[in-house]
Formats: sequence, structure tokens, C-alpha cells
Amino acid sequence: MYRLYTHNDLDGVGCGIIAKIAFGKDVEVRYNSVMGLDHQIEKLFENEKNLKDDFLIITDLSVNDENLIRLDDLEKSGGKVRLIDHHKTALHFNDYSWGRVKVQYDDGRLTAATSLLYEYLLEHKLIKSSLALDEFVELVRQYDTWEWDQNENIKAKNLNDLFFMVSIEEFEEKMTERIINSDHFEFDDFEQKLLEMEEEKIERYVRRKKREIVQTFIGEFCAGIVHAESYHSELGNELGKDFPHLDYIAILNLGGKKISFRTIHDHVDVSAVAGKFGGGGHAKASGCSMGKDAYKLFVQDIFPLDPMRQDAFRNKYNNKSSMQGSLYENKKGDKFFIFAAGENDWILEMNGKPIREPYQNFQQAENFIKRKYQAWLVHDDIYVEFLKRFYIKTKN
Ligand SMILES: [Mn+2]
Repeated sequence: MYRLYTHNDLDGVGCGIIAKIAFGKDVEVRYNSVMGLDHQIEKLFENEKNLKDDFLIITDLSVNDENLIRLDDLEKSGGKVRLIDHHKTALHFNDYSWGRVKVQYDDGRLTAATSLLYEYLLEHKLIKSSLALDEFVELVRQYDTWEWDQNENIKAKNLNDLFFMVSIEEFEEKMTERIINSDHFEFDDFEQKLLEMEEEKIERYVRRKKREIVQTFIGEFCAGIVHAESYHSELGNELGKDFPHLDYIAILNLGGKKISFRTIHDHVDVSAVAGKFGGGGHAKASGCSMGKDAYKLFVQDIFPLDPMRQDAFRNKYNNKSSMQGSLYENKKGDKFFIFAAGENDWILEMNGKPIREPYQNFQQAENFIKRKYQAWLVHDDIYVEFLKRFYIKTKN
């Protein structure tokens, strides 16, 4: 018999679905949280005396050192073990004959556990490929690696939304049956309608959270901090894009005592940020439990701070990246004016005086005043008044 221990997110459950398609009733699938796996593996070794007769596969998760030794002993004594994963924190499992960890394909695309397991089963002729199966695996891969965002592959995002709307069991059963019985992988009309409603709900949620985000420096990084129980990926992505001056977004779930870290930037590795608090993950998405230190830094210390002020929107005149100038203000009432002297020559004035060297582009100048002064883009009326009173006067 096959035994699959896998993660309880879309990528992990994707592995379960593929295993069900490949092995049918001959596989037992267990879904685990990151924290829960080691205990389950320990229990398995305690309770099952004939593990040698089984084929044990672990996907999308890795095990601690004690379980690593258990697995290695099992394989060495004639059992069958595979650990198939795509997290770079699991690369050391490749030192073992049963480890299959790969982060990236040769062409630069990122791997997912689902795509790695699928390819493993294809290679060993344990599964038959089909168009619907190929499509499903690719949707999961694009979602898990976040490549869907760049490719604007909404279907991949919808698949994950659907995953969260139903139970794991229902999702597994429905998707397995659909892949087996269809030429292409598609949502049905009812799911389509549900997904539209969900999309609107997420939009409203993100908009609300934009008004609650707090900015602070933690260590060397400028972080945006927000409390939220759901939609962490959407929040991380939307808030990250809306506030490009922030190095990363920390999303706090106090009830679950967890923090998620997300970044859209290449200069930040949030798996290292989470690692400082005993967590881990990917460069662009990671998480940790909220221990005492993390609680103090991310909750207690920032509690007295006000949320970031929103940039004015629907302005006709005072817009970002405008060569004629964009006007910002901070809480103290300082005025910041960014304008272009040439195409790669942006000047930043604070209260009428140039500060620092010219910037190569608008974004660098905006990053500076947002990180240091938490300034926001002001409404048109203030902008027009400013131009009348200061700008025209001083330039004359
Ligand atoms: Mn994964």
C-alpha cells in the first residue's frame, strides 16, 4: 500500500489528488499542517509494525532530525521512502537516496510539490498523463509559486479560492473525479458564481485592511503590519503593490498566534525574517509562530501607532510620477514636493528646500519620504493652494 503524508494547503492537497488518481484505493492520504507532520510520522512508526511492506511518500513538507533517522533506517532496512519537496529549506534531504528536493526547473520556472510528484509518478510509469491532469497540475504550480500573478492566470487563483470554500475531503473528491472524467480542467457554473462572489468579498476585505496597516522599522527593514485572519496571500500581494516603499508586509493572526510575512521585492528574503522568530518558508512568503519576542515587536510596540495615512485618490492634478510635481505631506505638516528636472533627474524638496541628492526616478524619492516621514499624497485642493502660495512665488 502507498501512504502519502502531505501538506494541508492547495499544493499539498494537489499531491493527494494525484496520488488518488494514480493509486485509487491503494493509497492512504494524510493531510498535515507544517507543525503537525512530525507528530503524525512519529505515531505512524509507533503504530505500524509492517511499514516495510508499504511505500511511504512525504510531499510539500519536511521532517525533523529524529524522523529523518527513522525514515533513513526504514529505507536502509528494505522499506520504500520518498520525500518530495520544493522548499529550499529541505535541500539537505537530497543527501539521502530517498530525498527528491528541487526548487527550480532548468528553464527558471519554480517547482511545486504537486508538479514534482506528478513528474515522479510519470517517470516511474505509475500514472497516465492526460490534458485535464496536466492543466490541473500547472494551475496548482502557478498558484503555489505565485507565478499566476505575473501571468495573470486568474484560474489558478480561483482554484485556491475554491479550495478554501469547501472542506479538504470535498475538494479532493470533486477534483479527482473531475480530472478523471473530463478532457479539460474547468469549473462548473455554480463554482464560477461562487468564485465571483468570493472575489468581491476579498476586494472589500483588502480595502478595509488598507486603512488599518501600520508602518514601522523592525531591524533594517521597513515593515507594514496588519491584523488579519484570512486572505493572507491576497493581502500580502495587494498591500505590497500599493505600498512599494515597504520592504515586507507582516500579517498577524493573534487568535492563531501566527505571523505571515509577504514581500513583492527581490531585495528582501522573508524566510530569513521568519527564521529570526523560529519560522521559515520561501523568499517571498513565510511565517512563524508568535512567540514572546515577535509579540513584543509586532503587536505590543506598534499598538500605540496610528495607521498609515492613505494617498489621495481620484486626484486630477496631484498625481504620482508627474514631471510637474507631486505634493506630499506628513503628520507634522511638512510639505514634500517631488518634481523632475530631467528624465532621470528627480528633485525632492522638503518645505521648499532640496533634500539629498537628485533621484534617478520618482519611486526612489517617494520611497525616501514614505519610509522616513510617512508622508502621503495630498488632495488636489491642497496642491493647487501650494502651487499658488509657494511654488509660483519662489520660482518667480
Ligand atoms: Mn508547496
